[in-house]
Amino acid sequence: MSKLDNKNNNNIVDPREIKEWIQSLEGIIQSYGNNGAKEVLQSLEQRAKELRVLYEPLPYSLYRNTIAVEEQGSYPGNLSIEEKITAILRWNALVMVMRANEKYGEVGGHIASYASCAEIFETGFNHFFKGGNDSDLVFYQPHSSTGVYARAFLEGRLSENQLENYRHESAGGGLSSYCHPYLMPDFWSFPTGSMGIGPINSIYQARFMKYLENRNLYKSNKHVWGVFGDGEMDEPESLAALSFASREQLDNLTFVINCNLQRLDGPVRGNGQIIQELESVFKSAGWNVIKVLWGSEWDELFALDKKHLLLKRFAETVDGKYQTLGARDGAYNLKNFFGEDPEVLKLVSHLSDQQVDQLKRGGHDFKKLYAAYNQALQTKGRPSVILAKTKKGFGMGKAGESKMTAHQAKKLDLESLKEFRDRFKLPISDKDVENLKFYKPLEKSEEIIYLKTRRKELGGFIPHRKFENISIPIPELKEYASFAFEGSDRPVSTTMTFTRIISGLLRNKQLGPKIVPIVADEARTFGMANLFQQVGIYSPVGQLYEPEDSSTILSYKEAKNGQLLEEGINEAGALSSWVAAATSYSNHNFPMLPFYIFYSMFGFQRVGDLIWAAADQMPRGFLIGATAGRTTLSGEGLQHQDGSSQLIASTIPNLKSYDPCFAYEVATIFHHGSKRMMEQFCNEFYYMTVGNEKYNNPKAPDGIEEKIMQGGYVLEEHSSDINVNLLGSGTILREAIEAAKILKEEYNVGSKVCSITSFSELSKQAREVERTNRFTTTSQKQQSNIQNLIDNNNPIIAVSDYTRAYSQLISSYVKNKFIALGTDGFGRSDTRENLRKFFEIDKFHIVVAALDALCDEGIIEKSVVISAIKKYQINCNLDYPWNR
Ligand SMILES: Cc1ncc(C[n+]2csc(CCOP(=O)(O)OP(=O)(O)O)c2C)c(N)n1
Repeated sequence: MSKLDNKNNNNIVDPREIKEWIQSLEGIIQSYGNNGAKEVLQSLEQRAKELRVLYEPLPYSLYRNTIAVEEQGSYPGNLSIEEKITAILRWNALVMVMRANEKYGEVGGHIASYASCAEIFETGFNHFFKGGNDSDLVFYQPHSSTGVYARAFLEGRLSENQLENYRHESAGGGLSSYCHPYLMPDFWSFPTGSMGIGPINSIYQARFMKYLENRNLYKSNKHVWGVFGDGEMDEPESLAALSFASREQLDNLTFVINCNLQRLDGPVRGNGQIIQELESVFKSAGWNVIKVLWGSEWDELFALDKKHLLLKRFAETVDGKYQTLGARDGAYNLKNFFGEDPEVLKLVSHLSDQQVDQLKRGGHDFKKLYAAYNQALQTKGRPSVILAKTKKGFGMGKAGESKMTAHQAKKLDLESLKEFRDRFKLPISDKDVENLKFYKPLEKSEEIIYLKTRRKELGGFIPHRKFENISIPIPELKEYASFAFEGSDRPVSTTMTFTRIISGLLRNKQLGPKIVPIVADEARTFGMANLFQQVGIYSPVGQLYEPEDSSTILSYKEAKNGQLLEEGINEAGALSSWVAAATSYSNHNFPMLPFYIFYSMFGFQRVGDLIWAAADQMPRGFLIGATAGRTTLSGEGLQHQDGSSQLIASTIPNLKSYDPCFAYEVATIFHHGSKRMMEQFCNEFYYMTVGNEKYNNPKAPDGIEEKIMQGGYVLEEHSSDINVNLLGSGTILREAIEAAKILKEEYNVGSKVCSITSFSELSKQAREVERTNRFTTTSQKQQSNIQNLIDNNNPIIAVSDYTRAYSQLISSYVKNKFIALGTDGFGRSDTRENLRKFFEIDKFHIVVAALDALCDEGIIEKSVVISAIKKYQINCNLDYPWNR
């Protein structure tokens, strides 16, 4: 047994021995500097771990600035001017909220958030955030948008009138509450208003830039910055992709987290320390963490604190207490923080109450922030996060500084406004304070000159959403998809048609490289495994192993220039990837055509808010909901069977959604959608559901493309004396076709069978026609597409693989009796046939519904309906499908 194995020695180490160790360390620092000492300690640590003496140390560091004052470097800016500018921005941001609420009533707005992150923003604006053609991509904390508007006002980019109309948009020309590209398309690029979306989107944005670079398509010096709240870090999406970011080596990404320790209701971690918690989370995920906790005023105290007693006090203080300390004055802090340890109190005995009050947090100190931003930019091979400790409502004094209710504060009383003015030394008269006047220094003032010069040196103003429309030519339809129009006796699914189209187009020299295929671990499910070899799976490090299936022709291939984005079981990430690619036209002036194919149930329902935020960015690309419909994905059961995505999709204004049945419909939607987005630059994106049910496809009717895009066309007509309209979408159209045959052959009821490629497109157009007719002064009325499609007096039976509400989207625009059949209720595992029977959307139920509709209209006898029910063995005693 070696001596080292002897673990029974309980003797306490002689303090002199410990002292010798410390002296040796100090000796090493003297001889070799900090880096030399670090090397020695790392070796010691390694050895201690091998001997199991030392377990993994805590993944967070002491409660102090990561960058020591000696390592901070000099500050390149003009502090006094920057402080003046920041004071003006603070004032105008505050006034903007107060004026809006006084003028228009309760339109809301926030004062305390920007007050806490003004220095964080200004450090970026004056020194780091690049503008111009190689503009950085900045995700702004949304409820601090007022500060960004206030800056644009000083820059001369927004007028006083626009500031007046903050949160007053419907008449046009106002400023939106948060960062909305849709509402301010020349200004904002990234909607961050729904917490958590900004963090995950920014990570995938940075990754997409690496992807473009590694594929040798587009290289830039852009950096992605994300300024987020510490409360926002509670969102699962905020933290979801952290390890992904370091795995992908995203050194083009920096998060700055505004740690004001508060969220809306109260402290983020009243009983803990959010900064330490975040440090451990980010560190464990492989990020470079830079803490900026204490302002320069503290440096002198730290130098005096030889025994690190202050650090001990910091470590013992929970955030709830930090908040109270932040809300109170110097005297209170002396008693309740420093005074709790007489030795610590001695450290500040030379300071007055007022000086103690002025000990700032690091996130309000330009020098500390600058050093942190700078270090983040220098860090290679991994992303960085700056944890900046700030005060919520900084400068709002009794009206809001660190107050529990700070987030909701929308106004300051006159006395507080004057205090605010005095505290930030603003040259504003009492009268102007009373009148809440915006303040803008003269164009030739040092503030405006400085601010503009800084932006000029950094390339130009930001935020500024600017791009040219660059066309990606889409080949002629017959060049790549004529097979889909010819019809075939070989059963194929709509998914197969889609993948065949894509595989072909990926070979197209011009369009091929522009396509970004995205999957979330379902390529094999959708028959796309061939893409692994054909275009390769993107990985920043290529493939460091020989794949198990290397001897097969379709073997798994990762490559640095791989084209397919394989995001793993990660719909939120895949959607974020998609939006980065779909907005490449606007963010990089470099259009790409992405499609993200996913289990349709795990799309709108799972990541609906990310899609909503995508819509705000006016993306151009395809979302493909595969294995779609509640009965088409037979065996998978309740959690997998989607009966609602088409309905949710219909609520997104700039999304066109389609539920095709036949191969030529799939090809048409893909082709015309691509042309509209890539050649005609329409601000719309597409959702198409495809299924894995195989069936024969008919030849396309001539000249049908326009009608397919409008949402529906007449597929078959069987006329008789008595007639109905049968409308079907997706695979359920085929049940309608069968029902039409039965109706004609067995009941001599004729029908018009319409293939409805999109109930939502038909309804949108119909509501436009309805409104036009309402507002028109003549008696001439327009007809909608749906009215033109159907026979006007005959009942309509509309059926889809989605809930009834989907086909009912059109019901109020037609006068006919309207029967909707759909898949309301929970899905379950069974065969397609049984499921369609269960949900009462199969051909027999369509027949019975049609007969009953005719009976209601007084055209046929009820006995006919009753005998049909018997004939098709429909069990009328069962409970409704949605109750079962
Ligand atoms: C998904 C989502 N949930 C809730 C809100 C409402 N909300 C807006 S700001 C906010 C608190 C934000 O706290 P924090 O991130 O700490 O930012 P701070 O204002 O304190 O800087 C909340 C709950 C939202 N915008 N998005």
